[in-house]
Amino acid sequence: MTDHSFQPTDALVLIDIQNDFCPGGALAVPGGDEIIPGVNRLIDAFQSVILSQDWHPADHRSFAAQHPGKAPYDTAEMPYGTQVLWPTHCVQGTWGAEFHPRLNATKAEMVIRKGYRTGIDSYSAFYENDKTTSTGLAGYLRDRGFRRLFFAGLATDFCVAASAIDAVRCGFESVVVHEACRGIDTNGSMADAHQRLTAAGVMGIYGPV
Ligand code: VGL
Ligand code: ZN
Repeated sequence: MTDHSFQPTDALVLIDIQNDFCPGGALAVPGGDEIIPGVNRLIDAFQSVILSQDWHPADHRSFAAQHPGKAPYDTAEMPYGTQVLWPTHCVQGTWGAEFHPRLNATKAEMVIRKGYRTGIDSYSAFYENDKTTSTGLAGYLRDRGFRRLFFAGLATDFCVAASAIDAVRCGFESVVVHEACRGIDTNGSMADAHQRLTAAGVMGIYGPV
């Protein structure tokens, strides 16, 4: 980055900063709400802000409760591959699915919802977990002329990583602002995500925001 900082072709993409991913929520990410002051400073610094919102039907197949005998953080084989099973979270229309009340969401130009198909999860804001069903976000961002995307939010090792990696695949420059993210870290997922981010060519910013 030059000292001219952000350009009109830059966008801030904030992943899943929702009540259920913060302390008190159904799938609370440790320290999830700690990112909010820094995220709000990022929002002030960018011209364009895009939000993603995890948005599941109540009987979503990624929920452990839909798999008798299974518990959260177990895995299940789905038609598209191995899926981690989660506590029931971010159910459409519930408090848990709302953005955190201290997130400065007013300025957001676009809210992309994901995970709304019962049979398939969507970590990435670009592609569902089959890696082929598009959410439409890449087309939207290209149409808007954005070239460089900065990612922050929850959780680093699932939806942030998947989105930042898919951004590269879609032809964007992709940067993760790590201080403005927190991870779940189940079964080594944090170390795995860092490896995948590096291998994909995603840049990381590690300083305070
Ligand atoms: C997420 C697990 C399930 C995330 C969403 O936002 O990282 N993780 N659904
Ligand atoms: Zn989810």
